[in-house]
Amino acid sequence: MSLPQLAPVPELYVSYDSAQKLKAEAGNLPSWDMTPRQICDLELLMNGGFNPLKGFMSEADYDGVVENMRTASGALFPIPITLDVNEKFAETVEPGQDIALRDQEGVILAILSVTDKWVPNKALEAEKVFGADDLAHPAVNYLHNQAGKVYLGGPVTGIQQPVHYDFKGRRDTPNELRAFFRKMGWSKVVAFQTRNPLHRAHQELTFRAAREAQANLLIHPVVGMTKPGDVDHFTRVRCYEAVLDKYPQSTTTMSLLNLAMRMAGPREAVWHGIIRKNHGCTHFIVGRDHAGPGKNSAGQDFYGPYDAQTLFAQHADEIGIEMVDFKHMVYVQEKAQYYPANEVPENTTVLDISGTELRRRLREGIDIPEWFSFPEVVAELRRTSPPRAKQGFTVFFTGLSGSGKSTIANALMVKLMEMGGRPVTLLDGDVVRKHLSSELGFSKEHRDINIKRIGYVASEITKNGGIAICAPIAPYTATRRAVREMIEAFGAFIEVHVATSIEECEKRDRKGLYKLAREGKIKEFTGISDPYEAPTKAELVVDTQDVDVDHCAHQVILKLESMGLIRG
Ligand code: PPS
Repeated sequence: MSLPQLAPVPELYVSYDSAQKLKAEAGNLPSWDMTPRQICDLELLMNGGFNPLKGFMSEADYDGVVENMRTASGALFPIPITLDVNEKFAETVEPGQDIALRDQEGVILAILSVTDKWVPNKALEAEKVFGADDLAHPAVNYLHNQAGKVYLGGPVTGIQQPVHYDFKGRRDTPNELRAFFRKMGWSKVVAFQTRNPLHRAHQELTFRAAREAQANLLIHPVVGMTKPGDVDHFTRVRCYEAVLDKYPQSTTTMSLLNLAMRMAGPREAVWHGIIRKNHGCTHFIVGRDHAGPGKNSAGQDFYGPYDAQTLFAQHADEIGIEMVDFKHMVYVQEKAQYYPANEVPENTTVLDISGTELRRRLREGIDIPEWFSFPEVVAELRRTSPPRAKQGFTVFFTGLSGSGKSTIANALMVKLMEMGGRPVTLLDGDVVRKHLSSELGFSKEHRDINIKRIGYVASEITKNGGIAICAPIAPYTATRRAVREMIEAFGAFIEVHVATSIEECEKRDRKGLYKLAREGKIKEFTGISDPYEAPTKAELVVDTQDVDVDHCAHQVILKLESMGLIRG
């Protein structure tokens, strides 16, 4: 049988011997320690997953891709694949130079021959690629708050694949998958992209899609980076493995994709199609709101529900992959089976559980019926998502010096310890500065480092099921947001603004610091000679002016109860 789509895709790796030589020479090159997202991008560049790209985009490629999804040579590519670096590193590199790209442990993975260095217009990139320059979009937030200011572009010479210690047997390069399809004689393969656990409806819809296309099925979950707050990939892979057994034998396989998603909706769908084509697939399932990022800052969807399908359909021929409609499957009680939502028999009862309802049931420990999911999947999810009242969380107080943060935090700690059940750690501003941040001052840069350290420790505590109470000034919105994101990956984050006015704080002046600040003896003093950006979306606002500490701490307890984090 001739299977033209299964000829190998070009990779960027050199031979083993050349790689050893390059690696030795690369020791003398300037080197860049790649971020987790860049490592994901590099892996797919090197193994041909991003074919026809041959490296990080040049400025001309980037401009074309941002503007109309085409590289300078006209190739369709909807997402910029760029190497962002900080200004300090950028100053040390000039076009014409090679740099070593290292993983986070310092292993050299590739050489980048720099041809271009430029400062991108990030607002334009956000508008064009993601549809809005709105920080509620996770990729726009990443672009502005995490990505470096300067982009480097140029061809990549691959030395070795990034190292993975997990699920090695389930990871395949495009050429490994192509070889597998060739060996199995699978001439048509439908790919299913997912970043969520699979339940019965997914199993039904994927298998139906494969049957309709008379094809085999590839479950191709993303394990690189997905939407902040998603179920971690370790749990998901264990769930997928359980579901794999439910498909008829030899019809379906699963492979893990180390992609860093951008949640770019329509453009992302086209990108996913290109990636699956490179992995040897002939069909790709695109659904309602494919790779949707959630709501924008005005509370509306970023993209229309069928925008992804429309854009994909326009480019399917060029990509060389057929789009398969994702059918929303629902359970019909009387028939005890799944039907596409538009084919439900008359006078029957439709049962469905939304993602939000599922999360609520997991959070509150409520039953999840067998018609909805497989018992193995539910057990796995319950293991990693215990009910909220057993999960870790962080209470993050923010407010001016002397606003009463530490006093309320201490009272709250004692109340929570009295209740018992979870270990409680207080990361008070002063204490942290003594034990974790003693070398830091009060410049913006140092304050940000300090808050991110607190966020890191609190996220570890939250991840491990404890309660972290933080009480720094934390004057900057963007830094508080970064901490929120770190923590919400593992549990709830409750921001409490202790909104005692500057006049009141100065009047109290418990530590005598305001006086010194007014006299200019303490520089960069928050509220006097340094900014405090008051939160606009805190979970709770308390003011200690006319209210005693005990009552403020009680307000926090009530909030925690209403969020299901502690039992009343
Ligand atoms: S920050 O901005 O979040 O990193 O600050 P934080 O770590 O919470 O430290 C604040 C405590 O340090 C004392 N202090 C100052 N605060 C603000 N500005 C300046 N320049 C400054 N210099 C010293 C002050 O006692 C703060 O403690 P609290 O408990 O907030 O009163």
